[in-house]
Amino acid sequence: MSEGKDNLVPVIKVPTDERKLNLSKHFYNEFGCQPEFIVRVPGRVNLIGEHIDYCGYPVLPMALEQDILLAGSLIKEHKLLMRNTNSKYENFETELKSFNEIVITPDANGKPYWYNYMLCGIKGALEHLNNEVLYGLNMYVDGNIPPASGLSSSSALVSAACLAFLYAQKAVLNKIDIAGLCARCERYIGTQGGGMDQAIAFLAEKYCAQYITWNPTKATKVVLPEGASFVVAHSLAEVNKAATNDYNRRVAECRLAAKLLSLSIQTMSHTVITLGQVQKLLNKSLEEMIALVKETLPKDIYTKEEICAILNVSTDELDNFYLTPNTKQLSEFKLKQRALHVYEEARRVEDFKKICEKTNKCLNGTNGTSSVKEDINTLESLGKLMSESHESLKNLYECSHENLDRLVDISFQMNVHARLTGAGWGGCIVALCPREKVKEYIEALEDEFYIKHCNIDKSKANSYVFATSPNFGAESNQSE
Ligand code: ADP
Ligand code: NG1
Ligand code: MG
Repeated sequence: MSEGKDNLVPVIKVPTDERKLNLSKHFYNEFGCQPEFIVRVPGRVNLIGEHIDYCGYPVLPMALEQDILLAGSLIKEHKLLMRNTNSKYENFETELKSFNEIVITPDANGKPYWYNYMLCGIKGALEHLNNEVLYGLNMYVDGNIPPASGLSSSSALVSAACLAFLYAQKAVLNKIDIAGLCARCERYIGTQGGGMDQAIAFLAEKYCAQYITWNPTKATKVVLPEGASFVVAHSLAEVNKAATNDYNRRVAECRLAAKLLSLSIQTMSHTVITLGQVQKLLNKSLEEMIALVKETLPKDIYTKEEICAILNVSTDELDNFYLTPNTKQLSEFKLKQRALHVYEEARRVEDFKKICEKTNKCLNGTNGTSSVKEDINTLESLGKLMSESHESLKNLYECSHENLDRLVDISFQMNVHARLTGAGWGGCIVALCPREKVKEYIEALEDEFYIKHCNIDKSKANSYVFATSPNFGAESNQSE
């Protein structure tokens, strides 16, 4: 493979900041040597385009400042030693086995152990390397992405482990390939994710969001309007996405909706098809797809038997080809609602990107000056798309949470548009706030939500909400 240097995850010899120094200290105390390298993978906030990556549609995330740092050193024994600066994540050690001997098993409640995410990254890397291994690894992790909160802490952890392991085995991959590999790795945890989190983790650039398209994966910079600030606020509800079947249920419903919509097209009988592929095959616009869903999938609920009858397949075939181990037991599916969300959300992503590009063009054409009125209109148009996205996620996709809805409502009372970000069922909102209003908005959220509604102490309220701007993607920092 010919690699442009820009396409590789950069290895930068930089002196370390305080967090890295602290991590190195932990590392030294535990392993008796300095780390040989540190990898850094950021979390992300998705501005718009929720639950559509696995349907083949573009999304619009940006990387956060918060990240996972993983310090590592190579060892001759084929072993993996994993440590975490947060004592709630227990030590873990295992022999470095071959790819298919790494079995990823959750705890008795079905919740993954933290190190399972690391094992996912290493399992996928081993598969990629055909089990050709040079070294084992000592690894120490330090993370500050709020976990289980829709900011993609899981993918940062999986990707950091995969990147560290590849680095230890002297394997070189470009950013697009490693993002794809890490997306496949994370599926070993049990969720059928679409690839957004890993793509932005590697392809992010400072100062701009990215419009990410699939097959092949490509990131196009989107410059956000000057006057816009994006604020992230936690709903105080954490949810581990691999511990329930909510996520995979939505993936399965989209697959089944796509299969039913594709009945008029000649497809191989058991090929899994996405809602995006159906649109392409039918050569229709998103508006036409929305009309087709209403016409073809009129019912609110489809039973498994009904779907089998329409597709002319047995229950076993449906289970094996379209469902996942944790969705096989489901007996009812919502197809119309999920497909409508996907096509409408895909349209919102296009509109959002167009508005940003138009604003940018205007700015370039007028030497960077835009009228205040123009700015307010732009922010209002973008904000409206975000509000519509939240409504759709709440009502059609049913992945919101009462605390998320409350945060969105409080924002709206302040004329700030907000939406849940990430998979949902808890986690965070992202709000588009005019820059000059950020302080006032954050204070209002602290008072109305954290202090009054959740009884959080005033001194702690501000730790759950922060303004953010687009950050860099993953890096490997080699120790001097
Ligand atoms: P998210 O929306 O943050 O990606 P997930 O449910 O997908 O949420 O993954 C959250 C899980 O990732 C946590 O329950 C934990 O096991 C793991 N995790 C996140 N951050 C860390 C960390 N700093 N150290 C160890 N494990 C972490
Ligand atoms: P989080 O919020 O990290 O659980 C998940 C998926 C994404 C995407 C979003 C919803 C993974 C690793 N991530 O994100 O691919 O589908 O939900 O837009 O599965
Ligand atoms: Mg996750």
